[in-house]
Amino acid sequence: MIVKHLEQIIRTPDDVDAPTWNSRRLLLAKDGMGFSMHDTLIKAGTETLIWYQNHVEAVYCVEGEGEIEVIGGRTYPIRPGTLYALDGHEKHYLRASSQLRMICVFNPPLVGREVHDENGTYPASTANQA
Ligand code: 9YT
Repeated sequence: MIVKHLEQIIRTPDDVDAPTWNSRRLLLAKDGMGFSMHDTLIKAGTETLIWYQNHVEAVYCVEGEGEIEVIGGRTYPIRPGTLYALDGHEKHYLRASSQLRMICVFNPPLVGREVHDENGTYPASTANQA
């Protein structure tokens, strides 16, 4: 059984800061669960291009307001209680009008310190490592 607290992640290598977000990676591939789970802050006033070509991701908003625009598709508001699941690897913009706190689950699990490349993608090369 695994028991952790967010306080044990903050300011460790599993606390990954990017220009528009801060991902506190609670569970990673090394934990052997088959998914990763993150407590992620999306910084207020930001727009992030994201395209998870090598993963599926589910995102549950617990704080803040914003929107997700599927490129070539619809735009959906995000507020506490909103869930979205990228089951079709949708390329999208994520916008935060106030700081968003999102619980994010990835399959395959992230390995560690992944950040988006210029396409908003995390690499496949790390996707299947345990
Ligand atoms: C919601 C989202 O995809 N935010 C970008 C960061 C990512 N979820 C992560 O690595 O925590």
